Amino acid sequence: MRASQNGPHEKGGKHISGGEHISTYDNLKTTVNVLLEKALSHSRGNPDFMKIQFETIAQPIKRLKPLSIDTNVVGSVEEGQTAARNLLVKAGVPTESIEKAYKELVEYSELRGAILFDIGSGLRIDARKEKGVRVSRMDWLNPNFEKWADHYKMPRSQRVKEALVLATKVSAHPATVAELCWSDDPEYITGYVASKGLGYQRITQLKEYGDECGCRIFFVDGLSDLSSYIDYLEKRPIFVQWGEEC
Ligand code: WAQ
Ligand code: MG
Repeated sequence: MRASQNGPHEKGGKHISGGEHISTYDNLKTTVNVLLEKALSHSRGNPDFMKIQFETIAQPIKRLKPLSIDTNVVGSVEEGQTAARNLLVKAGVPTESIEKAYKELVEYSELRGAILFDIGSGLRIDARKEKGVRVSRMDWLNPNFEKWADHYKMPRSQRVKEALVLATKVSAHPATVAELCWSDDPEYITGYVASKGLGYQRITQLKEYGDECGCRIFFVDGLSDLSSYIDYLEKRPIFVQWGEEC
């Protein structure tokens, strides 16, 4: 699903909301309704354009364990941004790449997908401009997610679920070094840095309340084939599953 205001995205409309799920055929009505609800009551505004698409998944669905989770409590945006940079460096992203990637963000503040940033060349490599790359075909069944949330004393929040599913899928690819993210929703200021080694590192403040500029950057290294990486992000079906049931 994607929804925008003042016309479709491709005609300059403002991005309001996007979402993706994996559903059985019998559950499609409920699933489409969840996506409708998500976009119709959104803090970025009311959409006047929405597109919901569904298609059969023919490939087998790969199961992944959720990344480990930690919360870094900070007292200000500055402290949060410093923590984010330190975590990115720890994950293996050179400082110069971090600076350059932040400059891309300023240029494309209205993204509905993610920026792919190559740490070798220090360049954005996806050529998708304000569209970015949208990771799709991933989900986590609610009963299993709720068990996970209760165990880690995390809120049973769909937002946390969606972010952890995405971060788990993205970091599972060998070319991904790290991810940096915060929401474009004005009321949500917690973001994260994720990587295979660090897990999902939440940071309680990465922007000011009211700010509608979000961020999603995938730092990659040693990518031999960009189109197969994008194909993995957009098309490879993934289920996150935790605990015994895995
Ligand atoms: N694929 C690629 N990029 C995406 C996707 C996707 N499926 N979904 C969102 N984005 C990009 C897009 O540019 C959005 O503007 C930006 O990310 C932010 O998306 O407490 O809510 O869904 O642990 O607003 C993280 C912390 C919350 C959660 C992130 O992001 C927690 C969030 P939002
Ligand atoms: Mg958003």
